[in-house]
Amino acid sequence: MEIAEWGVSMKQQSKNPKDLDLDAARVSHDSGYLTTNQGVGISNTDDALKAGKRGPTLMEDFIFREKVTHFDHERIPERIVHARGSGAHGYFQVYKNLTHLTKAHFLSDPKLVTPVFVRFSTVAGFRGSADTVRDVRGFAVKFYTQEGNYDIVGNNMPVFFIQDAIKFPDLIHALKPEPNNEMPQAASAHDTFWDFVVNTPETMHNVMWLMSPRAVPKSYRMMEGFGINTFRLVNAKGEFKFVKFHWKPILGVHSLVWDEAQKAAGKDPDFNRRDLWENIENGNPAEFELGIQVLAPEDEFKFDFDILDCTKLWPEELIPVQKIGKMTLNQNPDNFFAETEQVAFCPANVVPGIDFTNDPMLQGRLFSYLDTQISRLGGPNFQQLPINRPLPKVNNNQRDGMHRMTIDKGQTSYYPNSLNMGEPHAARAGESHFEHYQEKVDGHIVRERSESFRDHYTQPALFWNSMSDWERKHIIDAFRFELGKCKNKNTHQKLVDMLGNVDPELAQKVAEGLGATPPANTANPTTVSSAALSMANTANSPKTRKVAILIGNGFDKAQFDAITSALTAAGACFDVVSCKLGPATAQDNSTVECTQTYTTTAAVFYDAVYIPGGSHIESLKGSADVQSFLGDTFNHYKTIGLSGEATAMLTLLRPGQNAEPGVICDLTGNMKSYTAAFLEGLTQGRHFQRKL
Ligand code: HDE
Repeated sequence: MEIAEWGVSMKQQSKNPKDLDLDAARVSHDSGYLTTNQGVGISNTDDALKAGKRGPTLMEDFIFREKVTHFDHERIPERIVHARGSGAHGYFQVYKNLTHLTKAHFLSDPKLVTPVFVRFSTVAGFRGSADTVRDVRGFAVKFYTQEGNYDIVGNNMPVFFIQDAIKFPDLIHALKPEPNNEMPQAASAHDTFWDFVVNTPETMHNVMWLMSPRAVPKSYRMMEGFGINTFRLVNAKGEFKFVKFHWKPILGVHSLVWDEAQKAAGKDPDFNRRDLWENIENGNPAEFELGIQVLAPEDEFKFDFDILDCTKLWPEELIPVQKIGKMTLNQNPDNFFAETEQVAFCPANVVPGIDFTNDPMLQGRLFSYLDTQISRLGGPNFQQLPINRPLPKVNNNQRDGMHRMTIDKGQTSYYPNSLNMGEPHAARAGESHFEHYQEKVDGHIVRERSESFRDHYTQPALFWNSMSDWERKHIIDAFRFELGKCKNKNTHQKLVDMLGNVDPELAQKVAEGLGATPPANTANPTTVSSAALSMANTANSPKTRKVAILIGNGFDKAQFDAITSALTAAGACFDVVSCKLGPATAQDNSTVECTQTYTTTAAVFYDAVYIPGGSHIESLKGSADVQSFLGDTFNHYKTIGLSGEATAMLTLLRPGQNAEPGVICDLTGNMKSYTAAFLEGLTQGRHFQRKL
């Protein structure tokens, strides 16, 4: 099928074109009688076959044995890292023809619609662990292109902990729960991780990101993605450019605050998964622009860092990010296991026009993914699982192995052959095929690290210099929390000494919190900062932000209506929260349905709280539930809206003080100006000027 036709069918059906390919594998079980796996009808699936009603179960009960045997084997190994994930389908379109940079067909024409499947993940936790832990997030995208599958297997931070793939098992052993007692779950705050860090200075840069708010994203729809490793784009003339890939969320980059993240982990371990799922169900697709940083080969050695060192980012001020296309995730999977669990990403899945570099991390990754998938997915045929199948016909002489899905016809399964007229043949000119970039390589075989990879502190300092005040506070608090959970005092001191190479103030403040000695003679190695690194400069939008409206009997319906219509018009959403489910009666005797209570929900699930005026305030004021709801909202720097009589609730926030940033009050009940002010607060998101 021509790509143009995919575009047409997508518009016509207004759904993901990948459906066309997966449809054959999708099975609904909405009608019909039960059968065994052999298709034999079953009339009773509740009682096993017995000799006498109270007698022994019989071995010949193949229906029982088949059902239980299948159940016994339902689990497969979880991913060794990134075990906890959430997936979504969607599509990608490039903004303009990029053939001057790459011969990749899917990047050649804005009319082409390329289906994608994306899996977001945490790294350290087990498959059932909580979403909102402090961790790096995976951001893996599979493009089903007409020339085969292309994967960008990235993270939400632009750098990695180590420079050489051979250290990956050590890093992950140190990060994962400790081997003697399998604690702690999904957390880096323990002795082995920090012991590894203080003995491995190259981790410093990624550790700074890990301690920053980036490590607790508010939503998978609101985080950046980075390919991290350096790749090559190659055009039809064989010319190449170095490239780094970025995903930029349309809604901006937003995070949780730490107290909120911890509470959310307990109240809803599926916090990020649910957000993605519900927004897609509600017609709010997750949208990201694809960006590239492009570097000419002659500029390879122009910088004070090595462009092949994945513990370094390419500052956007030096090498701007060009936005080249947009990805829209608009469809939830039908079956978590078949799609999100069985999908297999691999950085080695490239298409003509995209190639590798000598980045030593990338080289190791090229080996590891396929290797791990053979054991995780039970053999070498996992590419034939529906979610992993490419669009083009797979045509080769690979045969057999566990769970082969295809029935490969014919006498020959080798090349060259005459018996099958030499088919399938090696791709000829004019037939799409991959050619490796012919880099000239010359060197001694050594087990060494390049001198150009030695500087471990300038970029962590660049990151620190770029942070706003609230991001710096988050980082300091995070170091204090994480190290505070480590029993080994030597590790505390070593970490503080390491931070002395990044910034004196940072080292001093972390040392204070840990009771360690601030390092002497420290200096920040650079005065440079980069605006692109701070979340304070991100986009803000009220779209998909969620407000809790707290009411009881006697609320002011006019004020309620004014706020709810303003929120809906702005693309925001709301829940009506009360002490019990069902209708609440307004002052004018109309009713509103309450869909959440103080036991079913909590402040951490909302971006703001609003309380309309009315006589309900008398009972709300005395409610401990309302007080703690408002308290968390206030402490997490979120917008609080109080109109009419509800302004009396101010005293619950901070007795004696009225004007607080992001607390929008209006006694007059003039809802026109009030709703505008409330929406402005909601759009701003958090009000970090608020002093707690
Ligand atoms: Fe991975 N990584 N990784 N990684 N990685 C895996 O592959 C590995 C690295 C990333 O949603 C594994 O199928 C090595 C960097 C994501 O299915 C495994 C090294 C980046 C995912 C593996 C790295 C990533 C994985 C485990 C050091 C960001 C989840 C299961 C050289 C650019 C993909 C699997 C999904 C998963 C190996 C470092 C991203 C073991 C050896 C750097 C998003 O193969």
